[in-house]
Amino acid sequence: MKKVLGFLSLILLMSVSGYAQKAATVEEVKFKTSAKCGMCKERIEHDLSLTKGVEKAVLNLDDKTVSISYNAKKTSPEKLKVKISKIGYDADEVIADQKAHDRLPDCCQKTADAHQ
Ligand SMILES: [Cu+2]
Repeated sequence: MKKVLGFLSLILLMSVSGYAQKAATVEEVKFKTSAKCGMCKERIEHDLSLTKGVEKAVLNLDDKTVSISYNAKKTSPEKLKVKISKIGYDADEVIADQKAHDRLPDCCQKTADAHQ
């Protein structure tokens, strides 16, 4: 019985330290974007999810902010803002890459009226 308890606590200890390690490198940032609609949301979330170091990206269409969980060892907020710009959207002070923006459907461009 003692042996089993020792084994169990070892597993517990390992999973706790594994979790602590993960928590230490995963950080979260929020950027204000120029997203317009559900298509923008899908495009940004999809492209970010394929981006190196990104764990999770969720765009809130109410306030147009994107929340990104990322691995701080693999990427940085600066790189993520440049990535969003290359998708065609503003990210805080980083303005959308003009070519990428112009490739977006008309309804997703910054001049478009807000719609759902
Ligand atoms: Cu759109």
